Amino acid sequence: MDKRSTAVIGLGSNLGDRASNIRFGIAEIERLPGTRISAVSSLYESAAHTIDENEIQPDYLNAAALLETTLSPHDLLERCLEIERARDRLRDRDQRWQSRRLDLDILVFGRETIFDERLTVPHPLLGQRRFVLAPLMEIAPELHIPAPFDAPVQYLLEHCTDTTIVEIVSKGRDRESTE
Ligand code: A4P
Ligand code: MG
Repeated sequence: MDKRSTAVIGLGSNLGDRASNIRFGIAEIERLPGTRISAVSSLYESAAHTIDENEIQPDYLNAAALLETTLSPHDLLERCLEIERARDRLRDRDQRWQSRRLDLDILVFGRETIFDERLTVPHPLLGQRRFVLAPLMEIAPELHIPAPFDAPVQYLLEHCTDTTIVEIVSKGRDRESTE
C-alpha cells in the first residue's frame, strides 16, 4: 500500500550540542523508508516549559520538519523513538518533560485525529506552545491542523497566549533548492 501522508515532526533539544542533535534528527528522519522531507524550519531558542515552574532547565532549541511519508502514524512514532534512543537519551522513564538531547514529537499526521495509549495527534499542546507554532509558521503557515484545533497554523499562532520569547537563531533550508 502506498498511501502518502503529509506529517510534521517537531524536534527539540536542551542538552549537549543542541544544533547538532537536531541536525542528527533531521538526517535520520530523511533516511526513514518511504519518507521525504519537503521543508525544515530554522532553529528557534526559548526557555524550557517545565511542569514545576520553579524548576530550572537549560534553554531549548526547537525546529519543525514537514514531510511526506508512506509510514503509518504508529510506525512513524516507533521510528521517532528509535531516533531519540540513538541520540543516547538517558532519562528516567517515569518522569515527563525532563531535559533531553533529542525529543521528536509528531505534531500533525495528515487529517488524522488519533488518541490512543501510544499516540495523540495532533500533539495536544500544539496550540499552547509558541516554540512549536513559530517554526511551523515558517514552513507551513496555511497547514490545517485537524480537530480538536480545526484551524490553520497562522490562526493558532495569532491566538496563542504563550508569552515565552522564542527567538530565531539560524536560517532553515528549502529542501527543493538544495537537491
Ligand atoms: N506520545 C503520544 N503522542 C505523541 C506524539 N504526538 N508524538 C507518546 C510523540 N510521542 C507521543 O514521550 C512519552 C510518550 O508520548 C511516547 O512514548 C509516545 O508513546 P516522551 O518523549 O518519553 O516524554 P516527554 O517528551 O517528556 O513528554 P511529553 O508529554 O511528550 O512532553 P512534550 O510535549 O514532548 O514536552 N520547552 C521548550 N522550550 N521546548 C521544548 O521542546 N519540550 C518539552 C517536552 C517540555 N518543555 C519544552 C519542550
Ligand atoms: Mg515528547
